[in-house]
Amino acid sequence: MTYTVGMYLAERLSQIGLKHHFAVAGDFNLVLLDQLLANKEMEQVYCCNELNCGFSAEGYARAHGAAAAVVTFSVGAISAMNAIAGAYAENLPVILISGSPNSNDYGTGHILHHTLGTNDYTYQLEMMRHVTCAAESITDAASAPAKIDHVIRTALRERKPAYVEIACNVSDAECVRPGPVSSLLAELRVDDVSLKAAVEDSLALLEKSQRVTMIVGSKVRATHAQTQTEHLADKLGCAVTIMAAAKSFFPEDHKGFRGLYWGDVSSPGAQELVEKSDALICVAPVFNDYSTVGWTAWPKGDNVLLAEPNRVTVGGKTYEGFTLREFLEELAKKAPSRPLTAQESKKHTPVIEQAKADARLTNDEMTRQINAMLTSDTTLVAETGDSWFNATRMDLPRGARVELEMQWGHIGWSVPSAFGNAMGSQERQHILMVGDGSFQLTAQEMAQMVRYKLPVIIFLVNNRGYVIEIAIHDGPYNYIKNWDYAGLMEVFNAEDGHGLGLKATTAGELAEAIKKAKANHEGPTIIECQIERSDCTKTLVEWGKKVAAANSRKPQVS
Ligand code: TPU
Repeated sequence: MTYTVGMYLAERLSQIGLKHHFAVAGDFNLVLLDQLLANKEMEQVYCCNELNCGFSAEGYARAHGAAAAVVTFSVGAISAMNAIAGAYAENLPVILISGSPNSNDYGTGHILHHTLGTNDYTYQLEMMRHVTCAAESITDAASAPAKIDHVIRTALRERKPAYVEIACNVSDAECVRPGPVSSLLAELRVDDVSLKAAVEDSLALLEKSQRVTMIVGSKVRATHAQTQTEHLADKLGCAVTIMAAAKSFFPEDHKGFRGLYWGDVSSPGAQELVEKSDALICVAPVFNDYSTVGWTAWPKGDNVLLAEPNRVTVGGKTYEGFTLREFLEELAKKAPSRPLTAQESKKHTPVIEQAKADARLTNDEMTRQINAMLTSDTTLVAETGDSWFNATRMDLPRGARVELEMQWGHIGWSVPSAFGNAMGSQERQHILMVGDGSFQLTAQEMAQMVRYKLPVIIFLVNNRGYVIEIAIHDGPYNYIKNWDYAGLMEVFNAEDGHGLGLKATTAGELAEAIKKAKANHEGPTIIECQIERSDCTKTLVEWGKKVAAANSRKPQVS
């Protein structure tokens, strides 16, 4: 059988476990899409636009470990770039594949459509280099295998997105067939000297400490170190807190779990616990302006053991040359075995009182009812806005997953990402919490949930504006045009869809709507939850003020 560049790419994607790839068609990628379709191990899944295509792939990577999105040159790829940059910020290996100009056009001075109108077609590759860990341009079949392999392996190793563009006349050109690969792709060789020293210096800190607390950060999933983190906590008998972006990355039924550490907006007791600890193990954290609440909660000092994806810093020294997983494993082997000490109170999530059925729907009641739906099979996707704060205050059963995009924070991310996530883990129940402002960016991707019959339950919070922005800095730009959100489902159903659009204005109506949503297995359900504009979590307001203060510091004059 003759093999082509496109078939080679398809087989490699399939070998790394992809069952789907996401796509938007355009004349620079049509032949490539045909080649990918020839691979029967993978399904081609279509999106409404390239931004959403990138975010759908991003969501798929969250559920499935890696993903691919296929777009056309410039008009498509530059839209997708925003989502790819998000995948970079969020540590997700998404392979962006763009069709590109005919190889015969390079160097001819030809002006091509869908380009900047100059005769240089290299700008897209240059742009993509900034938002990916590897970027290649393929204009001949002979070098295609090496370039494709480099892009895929680097993305998997670094847990970052990567980019490859393939000239439109090369994707069906003949090339060699790929050989087999192992699922474990090229980890770094361990530097034993450095690892041993990092473990010894960490033990020196832990052995002299009575009150040890772990802070688990969001990169723990990207580094595949969740199990090792839990084992270390078991061995040390320490208290464990999570950072907001790491919600669900540590089991909340663990006996050491003490809730969310987020400075002044922490779970009850968690801030005191962290501040009084004599050793703090920070596992894969991201300390940015949001997570440190405007730089007011940034653990530093001699009592901090900072365990990052490729580096450990402790006792005034820094070590590298091993993975976080290897470090945690070694540390757990040698760490002192201690029973769990009764550190502070066990209660970490405040109980929300149930509202009467005829009471006007509130943010609290909505959160309470969504929390009650969560099982070990649920994936809850929560958009930027008060949905972050509602998701992070939920009590999670073991196995429940929460997806947040706190580093990139692109409003509208959640709709396509939930679609991709649902596509990549169809055995799970998917719930999406999204504000009205965010939804207006990417609402059309709900149509793909209808098309692919995915029973995602969407809680659309209609509070008539950008409430998170109102909390940070108010102005006329924070108020939006109202939509008939529930009514949109009829538009997307058209002649053959099974989506359901419902509205809830009281606690009882929401409970009824949830029952109907659970019974709808043939498509998504959107429940438009109408709440007062001023009704948001206290933490959003408190956090918003602090972050706003940090970000409005006046320029320093020397
Ligand atoms: O809960 P709530 O009402 O704040 O959520 P909603 O209605 O979704 O509003 C979100 C408001 C918001 C904006 C406008 N949050 N962040 N932004 C800034 C922003 C603008 N554009 C993009 C692509 N991402 C952003 N984060």
